[in-house]
Amino acid sequence: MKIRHYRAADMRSALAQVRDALGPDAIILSSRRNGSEVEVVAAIDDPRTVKLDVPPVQLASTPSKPAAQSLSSDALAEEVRSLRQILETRLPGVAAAGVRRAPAICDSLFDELTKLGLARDIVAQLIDQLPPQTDLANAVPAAISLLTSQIPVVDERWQEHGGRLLFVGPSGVGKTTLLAKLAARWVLQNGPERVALVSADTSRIGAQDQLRVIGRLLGVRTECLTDVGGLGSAMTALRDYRLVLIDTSGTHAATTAAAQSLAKALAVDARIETVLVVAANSQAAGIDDLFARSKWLQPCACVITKLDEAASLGGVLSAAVRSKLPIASVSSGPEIPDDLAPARPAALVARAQRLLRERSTDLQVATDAAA
Ligand SMILES: Nc1nc2c(ncn2[C@@H]2O[C@H](COP(=O)(O)OP(=O)(O)OP(=O)(O)O)[C@@H](O)[C@H]2O)c(=O)[nH]1
Ligand SMILES: [Mg+2]
Repeated sequence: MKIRHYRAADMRSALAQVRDALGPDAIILSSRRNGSEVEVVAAIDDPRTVKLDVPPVQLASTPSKPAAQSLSSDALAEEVRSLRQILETRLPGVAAAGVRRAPAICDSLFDELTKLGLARDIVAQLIDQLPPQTDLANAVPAAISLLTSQIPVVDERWQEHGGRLLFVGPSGVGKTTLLAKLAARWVLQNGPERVALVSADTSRIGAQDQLRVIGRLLGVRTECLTDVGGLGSAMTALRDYRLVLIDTSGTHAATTAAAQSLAKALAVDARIETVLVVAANSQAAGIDDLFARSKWLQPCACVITKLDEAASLGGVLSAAVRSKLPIASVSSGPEIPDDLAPARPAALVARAQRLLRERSTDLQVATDAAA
């Protein structure tokens, strides 16, 4: 396989260069904007179709090559970086399946899916999984429907059947608010007698008072632990309660070591299920780290909060697809008990697309205003 790198002022010119040089069978491996230029990396299997008037990109400097064909060290470093990125993310999926698509289809798909904020490996995976016969007109809708089908969800079974749920997540993501919403909904439906709140947040000053106030307002029993080690005896004391909601400190999700020590404390009662709380407005890399660390706690589901404050849902949707951890509910506002709904993949994807459209409109307005 020959890989070539093209730069042009816009995508149309870059694709024209690709077609001129590599012909119609070229595969677009990546495209991105770099300052005022668009960079496209394309590949072709058969080197005989490559026109020789396009200088090939060099992967290693060769002193004997003429100066006109060699790259500056910056360009070379950039070339190596982008090729490494391709090998790490794109090729394992795309090349393994041996799927060849017309450049226009790949370009349109990469463009649309990465604009949604989806991670590159998830974009590559979706393109890889599309049926080979997908044409340009159907490519984006087909990829969107594939994405929708891969967002894992689970019903909020505890709302009906109860359970022992421990909420874990970084500081400020909305764990306590979520717990209050769930407790309030339960009280509205079933009354306050069989629901209890437990605070295992021993780090943040005022955290336990916050939960006591919520408990008092709802009229439900509230226990505050001095140490997560007290979970076992608290569960024994609350054995007759149908729904027990356990609040934790943000520090429990901060590091792998903290998650491991919480996992040890949880081992006292196998009925406790962990729910990961993830804020949709967090940075994508942070969300990925959180999903990785929380594996120690073996969460059964996650809840996405702050949907209303997210500018893009790509990060959280990519992490959910990659981890396969089902989303149970989504929270889109701080009001208790409002703004909490079951997770619906189609609604999440539609929201991600709407956010993209709003961003594009805002950008256009800003550009027009500056002109
Ligand atoms: N906009 C918006 N705000 C939310 C949402 N959920 C919670 N909040 C707000 O986020 C802030 C933090 O919420 P908490 O519930 O205290 O967060 P926490 O995870 O318990 O934080 P720590 O106890 O410090 O770990 C509060 O001001 C909430 O009102 C939501 O879905 N949307
Ligand atoms: Mg809290």
